[in-house]
Amino acid sequence: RSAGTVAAIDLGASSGRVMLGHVGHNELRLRPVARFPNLPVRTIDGLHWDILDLYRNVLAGLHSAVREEPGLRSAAVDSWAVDYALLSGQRMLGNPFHYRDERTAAGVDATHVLVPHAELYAGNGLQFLPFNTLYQLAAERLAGGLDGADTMMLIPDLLGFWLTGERVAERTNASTTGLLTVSAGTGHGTGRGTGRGTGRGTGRGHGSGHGEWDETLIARLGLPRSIFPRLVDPGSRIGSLLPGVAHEIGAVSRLDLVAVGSHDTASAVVAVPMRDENAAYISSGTWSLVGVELNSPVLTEESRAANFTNEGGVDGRVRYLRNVMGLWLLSESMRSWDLEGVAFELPFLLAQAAQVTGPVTVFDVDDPAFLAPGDMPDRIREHCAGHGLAVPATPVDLVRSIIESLATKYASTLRAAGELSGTSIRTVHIVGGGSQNELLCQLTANLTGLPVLAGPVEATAIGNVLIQARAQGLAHGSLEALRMLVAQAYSPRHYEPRA
Ligand code: ADP
Ligand code: LRH
Repeated sequence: RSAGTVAAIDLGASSGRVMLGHVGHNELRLRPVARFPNLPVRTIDGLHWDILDLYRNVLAGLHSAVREEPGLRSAAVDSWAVDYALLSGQRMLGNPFHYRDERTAAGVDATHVLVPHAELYAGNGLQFLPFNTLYQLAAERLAGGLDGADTMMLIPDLLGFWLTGERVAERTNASTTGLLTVSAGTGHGTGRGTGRGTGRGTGRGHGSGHGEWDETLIARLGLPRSIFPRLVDPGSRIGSLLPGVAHEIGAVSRLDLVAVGSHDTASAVVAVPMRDENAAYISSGTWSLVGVELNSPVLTEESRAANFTNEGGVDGRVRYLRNVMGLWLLSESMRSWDLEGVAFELPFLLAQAAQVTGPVTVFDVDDPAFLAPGDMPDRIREHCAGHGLAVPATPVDLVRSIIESLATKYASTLRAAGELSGTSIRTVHIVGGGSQNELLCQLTANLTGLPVLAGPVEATAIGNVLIQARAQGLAHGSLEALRMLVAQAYSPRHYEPRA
């Protein structure tokens, strides 16, 4: 069996990285070649991603990757979901908006007038988030922004287009647009289905979950069908780097771009070292994505009321989860303190927060008031005051309150995920940057009463690497086989529940 190296380009909401992943028989090693911040920019028309800065960093990262590993087999991009650019020919029409931009509110109303949420959920299985692509496109349509656009490209697909000249829509990320059909497949009452992990020997192709662009829905919403590119599945080859790009990054031989779970959460779930179907995951970064993996979606009214989503996973799996506001509450608080001239170090704040012994205020982290950027400590204090809760006095009290409230939400969300999907959850995996937060992991164990297995930190990049590696014949088998590799290479840290 052969071994080889691939490059993962992973863009998170707070930072991006390019990592080299070496994969062979019982071998999996990643090392970063570039890390860069992802700093959104507000202009007069709203909040945007600095997509050109990200792309320049991607090219610089690929340059380093090729220099370190001239025999690189392939590269692949993943990023946060839902956001996109519109193109006319090869030209990008404006800088992509950030999903935290406020313009989407009008799009929500305009969409629900045409198709009520219950009907949307039956067709696409998506939780309500005001920034799902279909609402953004509705806002765009109202503002005349679709005029002249011939293509809509989600962020990883846009970078793929710039790298290869190919226009595709990778399916896991496309599932977050709200414009893909989803079907319950086998017709089981819950998404648990039968025989997870048994009938997926090769793990290729997509299953009963996410299908095609929903032409009927697209027409009802007044969107042009022609802007949506051809869907591709993780593992398929997108194309070779354009000659100009290959020259710029110093590639001496042909380099292919491969589709992976280009929704970062889809790639993260690939690399959660779950051993059986009683495991749940929390992908903990800017957002916390809390749920289980299923074979088929849960589209019940209870599921919709609890705002659980059925997003497309790699190999046709369903990511049944809820978005929890996440460490955004903490990073945005730290940004406010920074702006006020008080620069705290994260390890210091977390260590202090762990020492708090008095009563801790637990608030609802998912209040939509916390979605937009801006003074987070003030908004949290206002929320607490408005809900009759003790207002955390100091920054340390506030941090403790954020972490405790997040863990509380993790616990209630896991309970609901278990009940709604018919899963009896016995272990909780935490992956992503938040898996380094010992206080958060321990509180999650305490509040769920379940063992927590923390790590890997770079699950998303690992998932990206593994799906490329399988496409290149460097790794084999189902997601379960790939997860065995992760479990061997990255032993998780255990947290047992304490009283
Ligand atoms: P994203 O992919 O959304 O950009 P990451 O998975 O990179 O997010 O996670 C970022 C978060 O990880 C930060 O907001 C921070 O709270 C947490 N984090 C990063 N480093 C540490 C650390 N050393 N200790 C505890 N938490 C950390
Ligand atoms: C996490 C994430 C999440 C989406 C949000 C927009 O990075 O992709 O899964 O809901 O960003």
